[in-house]
Amino acid sequence: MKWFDDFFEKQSRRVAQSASRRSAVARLGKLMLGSAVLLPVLPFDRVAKAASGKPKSKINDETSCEYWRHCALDGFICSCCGGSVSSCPPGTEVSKVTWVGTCHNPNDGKDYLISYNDCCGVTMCGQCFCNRNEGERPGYRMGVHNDVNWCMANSSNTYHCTVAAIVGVAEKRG
Ligand code: ABN
Repeated sequence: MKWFDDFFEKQSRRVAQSASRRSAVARLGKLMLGSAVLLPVLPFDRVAKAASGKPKSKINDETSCEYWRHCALDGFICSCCGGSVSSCPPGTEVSKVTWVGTCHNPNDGKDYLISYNDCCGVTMCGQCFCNRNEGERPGYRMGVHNDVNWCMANSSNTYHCTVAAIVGVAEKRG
């Protein structure tokens, strides 16, 4: 094994001659300083980390704007205001007129007719504002426009929130 010892001795001497201890320390210092300055500003993908826990679908959450029945709701969600998806909060009155949209239910693959009645008689709820407009048309076609106060025909026109009641299943075109 003498050749082995000789080889490593020679290599070590060569390195020791070409690189002083001071320069080695200086290089090490630069490396440490560089890491301290650069690493915190490198563009880590924090979004990917945050999303690693699978995002929960809100498609069946009645208080969410993403709820499937809310596909054309423009207003405050009644489920956040003391009511439910199909009943007005206590103290309010359901609107006499409404507009009906069509939403796809991903749970059973069917399309449903949804009546977006406003609940009237109490000041605006202010919770869970939602503005989705699937199938909605501009205001000059009022019957298919959702940015309307449907409390207009009630004894009190004061708008509180909007429900989304199922009123039928859309038939498939043959
Ligand atoms: N249908 C909800 C609503 C109420 C008042 C004004 C605009 C929209």
